[in-house]
Amino acid sequence: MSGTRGKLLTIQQHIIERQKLHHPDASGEFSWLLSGITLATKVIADHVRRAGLHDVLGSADQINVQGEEVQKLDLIANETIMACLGYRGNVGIMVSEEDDKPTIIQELNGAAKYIVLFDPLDGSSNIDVNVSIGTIFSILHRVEGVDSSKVMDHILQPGYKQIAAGYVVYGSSTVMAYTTGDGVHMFTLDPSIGAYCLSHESVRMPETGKTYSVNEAYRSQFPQGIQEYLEWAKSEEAAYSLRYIGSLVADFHRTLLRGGVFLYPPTTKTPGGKLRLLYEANPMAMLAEQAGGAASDGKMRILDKVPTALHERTPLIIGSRSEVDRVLSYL
Ligand code: P6P
Repeated sequence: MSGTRGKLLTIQQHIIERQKLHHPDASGEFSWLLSGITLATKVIADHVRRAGLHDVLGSADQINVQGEEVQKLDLIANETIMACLGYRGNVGIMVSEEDDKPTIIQELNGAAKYIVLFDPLDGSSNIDVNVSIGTIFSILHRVEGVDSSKVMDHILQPGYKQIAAGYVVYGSSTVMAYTTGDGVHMFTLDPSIGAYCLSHESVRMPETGKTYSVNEAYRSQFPQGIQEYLEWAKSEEAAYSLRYIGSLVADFHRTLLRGGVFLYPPTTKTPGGKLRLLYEANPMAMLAEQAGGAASDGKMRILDKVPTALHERTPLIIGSRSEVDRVLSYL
């Protein structure tokens, strides 16, 4: 474990320690909420690690060896998060990529302060070929002074209102990155003790990075400026590398650690972009900025966008600040 010089710090301890430092008046209910997320992602990680087995056993006639109905892994992930988070007592509303409508756990008053928005298993089409996938989450506080019945008013807040954001990447190891507004911290799941242990504290995204990450198959559908940027990146002068995994969490995790830029621009088929604003772009944008990076939709800062719909999509250009600025200079 690098960077902690032997200190074994679990995510629970880290959250409480940081809250004492930065939010001494915090009631600890926030760490209680985050511990619901860590519990859910440990269960999901276990399912992900065995997914291939499920697929093989269940693929014969859709009934697995235990006689259970084989469910899609992302539905299992969705139900797991609902079960682990929904009954923490301080969550009022949950918004999932899997569900058309918000799930009202309880009225947004009294103890129920938080709204949790998440993509339970992003990139799940990659699971069959053992490519990294992930869980993404964003946490909002209810809007004080707005009636609890105005559910969408509490949900459709701009990204800069997030009080926390994070992801878990189920890759060669299971890593959770989270921020509550005072830096980005990463934890690696140690399966032998079932705990997320601190592996990178106060992560800083490298200022530059000669890697661009985009699905070049759509190149002819991108705006002219993006096409010109891609020409430059491939020129001898720039000599950038292309890395594209096709899972946002994995592509972003690499960008956060190594620098560079990830792009999902508008295309003629998806003029509003493909990625979702509330529970993909916003949490990643908060993490990027907290690590010194930047995130834009090509016209404005992602975190300033005022959402108008639950599953609204957005173009996304995210990564090292100077790399994002370079892409924007072509637009
Ligand atoms: P494309 C996965 O399906 C996903 O939602 C993101 O995780 C990923 O970045 C993107 O879509 C990949 O999309 O069009 O390149 O397959």
